[in-house]
Amino acid sequence: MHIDILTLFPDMYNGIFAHSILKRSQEKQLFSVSLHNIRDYSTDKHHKVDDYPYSGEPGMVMKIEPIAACIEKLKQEREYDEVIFLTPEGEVFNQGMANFLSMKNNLLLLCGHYKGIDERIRELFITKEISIGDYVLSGGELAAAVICDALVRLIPGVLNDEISALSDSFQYGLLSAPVYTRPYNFRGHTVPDILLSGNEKLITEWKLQKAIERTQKNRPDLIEED
Ligand code: 6GU
Repeated sequence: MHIDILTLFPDMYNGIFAHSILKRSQEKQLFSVSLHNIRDYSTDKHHKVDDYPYSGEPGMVMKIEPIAACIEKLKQEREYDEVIFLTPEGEVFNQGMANFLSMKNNLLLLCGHYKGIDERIRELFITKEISIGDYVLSGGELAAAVICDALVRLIPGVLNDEISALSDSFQYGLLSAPVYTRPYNFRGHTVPDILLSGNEKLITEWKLQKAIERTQKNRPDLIEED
């Protein structure tokens, strides 16, 4: 999978793609990412990327020309499965969308800033709008990073133990069961003995029970929806 990220702040990604799974996926050549600074595509003398809204309200709007120039150049090099705009007005991201998008080859992620982007960018180029939750961020950059992380770990071969993506929270509509490691006793808090019993059937039942209890407590909406 290849992801192109269009942003006014490419330096925000310093570090994010250089660690852990996002780094390993690139080393294994299962994932690659390119950052594109929208400002580089402004033909304006002052590299202007925003302007006042026609409607006169406060706040600036990202201009159409630099974004169009960047997207059009990239489209000559690749065929995109989706051209995604990150916005709090988008469809809320979840594990189902992550599964769907993780099977794509080429994605373009456009990060907005200021009051928004000129609406004609949406009409001309955007195939999907995604939000990462019901709160407002200053820009789409962190949302794009969240989406990259969620997608890349689902690409076959990225995780060493592929079973572990299957037992993630949400993968079966339930949160994960608790896990423990040594020591057996920490300040009197011991590991549930069933996990030491060696009885796989009882352990599986216990994990399901704990997953249901945790989901009922923290996310009852996940159970009621089904
Ligand atoms: Cl994708 N962008 C911004 N600016 N704020 C958000 C968001 C995206 N998702 C949730 N809040």
